[in-house]
Amino acid sequence: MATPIALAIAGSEASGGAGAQTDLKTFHELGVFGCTALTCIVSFDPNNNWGHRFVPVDPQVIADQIEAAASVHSHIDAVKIGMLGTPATIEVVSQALDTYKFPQVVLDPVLICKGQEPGAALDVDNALRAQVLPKASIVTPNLFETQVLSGRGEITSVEQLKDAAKAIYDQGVPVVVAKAGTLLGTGTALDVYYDGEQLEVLEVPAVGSERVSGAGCTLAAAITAQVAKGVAPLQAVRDAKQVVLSSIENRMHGNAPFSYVYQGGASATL
Ligand code: PXL
Repeated sequence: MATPIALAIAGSEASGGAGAQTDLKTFHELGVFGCTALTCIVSFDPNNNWGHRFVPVDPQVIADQIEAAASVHSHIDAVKIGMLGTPATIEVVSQALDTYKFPQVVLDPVLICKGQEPGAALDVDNALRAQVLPKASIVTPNLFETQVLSGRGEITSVEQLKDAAKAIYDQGVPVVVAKAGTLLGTGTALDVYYDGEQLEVLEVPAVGSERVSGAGCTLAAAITAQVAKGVAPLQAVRDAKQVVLSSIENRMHGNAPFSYVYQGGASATL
């Protein structure tokens, strides 16, 4: 069988804990050939509480990168969309999705990033919801993003998370993975999967309580890799949760007040 190919349309995060770097490592660990179109450059600021310095990539350059990847590889099996960050980026990515009609699009709807203009956040929310969400085959919002995209307000229980996942599904996304992680206080990392028929609560043990960078990116990238290989969505999400669990167990520590996922060895847990 030919090696599956996945494209990450995502931001660069220089220190290697999130974004396109995480996506590529996850694809590689899972036996998928990775390529990238960078949407922005994020550099944490050691002199400003590790805030995110954020520089968008010129929209034409984003279009060029997607064109290059899609032209070299005649069949990209799955695309992962991570941080887009500006309405202009969202517009150009939306156009590319129309042009290339990738068979599977996994959207990690990263809404805001520490350090971005708060005033820009609402424009990004609205543009993402209008232009990219309807083109996603699988969406993986965290608790905050689930609240925003579902319009359901604060979510404090598993039942509310299920309702919110259904509300996002009703906006036309075939598969919704609404992630509470550890935030509902269940002692587990809990996500709700909904595809219009199956409604599943997926849980793995929570590992410690320190903040870990890159868990969300790794989950969406691992789902992308698995669906690129032909794994069905629910199993792909189950597999991805194991990959995240392993990546957190093997986390790295640096000088920032959060640790970093490390995907090396995760495929052995599947
Ligand atoms: O985890 C969200 C995220 C996604 N993409 C990039 C990031 C971050 C968080 O820091 O920097 C590029």
